[in-house]
Amino acid sequence: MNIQWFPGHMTKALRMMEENAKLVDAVGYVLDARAPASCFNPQFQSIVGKKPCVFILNKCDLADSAKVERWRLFFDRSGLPYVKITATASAEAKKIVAVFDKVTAELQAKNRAKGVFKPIRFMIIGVPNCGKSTIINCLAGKKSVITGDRPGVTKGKQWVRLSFGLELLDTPGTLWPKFDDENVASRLCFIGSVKDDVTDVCEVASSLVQQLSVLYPQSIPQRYGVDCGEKEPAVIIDEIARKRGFLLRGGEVDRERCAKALLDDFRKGKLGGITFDLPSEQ
Ligand SMILES: Nc1nc2c(ncn2[C@@H]2O[C@H](COP(=O)(O)OP(=O)(O)O)[C@@H](O)[C@H]2O)c(=O)[nH]1
Ligand SMILES: [Mg+2]
Repeated sequence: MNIQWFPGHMTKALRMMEENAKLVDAVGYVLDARAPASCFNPQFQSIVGKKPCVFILNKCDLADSAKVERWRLFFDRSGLPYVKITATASAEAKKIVAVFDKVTAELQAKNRAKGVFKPIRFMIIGVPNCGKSTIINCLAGKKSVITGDRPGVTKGKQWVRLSFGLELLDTPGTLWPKFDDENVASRLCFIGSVKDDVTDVCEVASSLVQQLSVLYPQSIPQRYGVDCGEKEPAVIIDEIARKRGFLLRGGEVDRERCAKALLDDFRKGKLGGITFDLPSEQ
């Protein structure tokens, strides 16, 4: 997978996260439930240190519930705090707040014992498009007060106060995983974390078709009525294009249009609930 990304942007995002991490007590690490391992960068540990961390498995509505269940078992067995949600659905905030509250209970008790009321501060991190802003909005809801810049805190940062003694840092952090793993790179493209304009959309769609035909062999035949068999991804894409009437003026297939449609269908959940990563791969 050829991704034209910019190391400078990554370094900048990393520095910003390091700076923000100093201002918070705890972290919410958002992972897309369709590719949780691909979204994860173990480097985060050295940035957040021993601060409590909650893994937020988001976009469960688009994921494979049986595999999400495998992730639940993994988190439970590893003793890692986590919550699985669909940030765009209503009433998910309660679930997040409950686990945020739980992982910081000790800290809250310490503060109380000292007689100080200090909100517990969380930072929301994760790859682009995993739903960080949606989660912040969902948590903020109507009860929130956007406190704006605070004197003494780095300028430009916004704190969103939740009505539970919790505060969110409204500058979500981006930490890119390693792109050298082919699966990680392709899956980040599928889920729209890497923008389509820095990749070759036909290449991404081919990789999607290839991985789907192994992991979810029924997804393409069911949606498009095209039998995959042992065919090359490009052949499958061309067949889908013909079925859909994605043709160029001379009658040739419009592979790019078909590639875009395929990715769009996947991202909207039209190919069914799909999860590429299993916990054992990590
Ligand atoms: N289907 C679905 N879409 C979601 C969910 N959470 C976020 N989104 C969508 O994913 C896209 C990216 O979300 P955003 O919060 O901007 O991601 P960010 O880049 O991490 O801040 C938006 O179109 C959201 O509406 C979810 O749980 N399910
Ligand atoms: Mg955002």
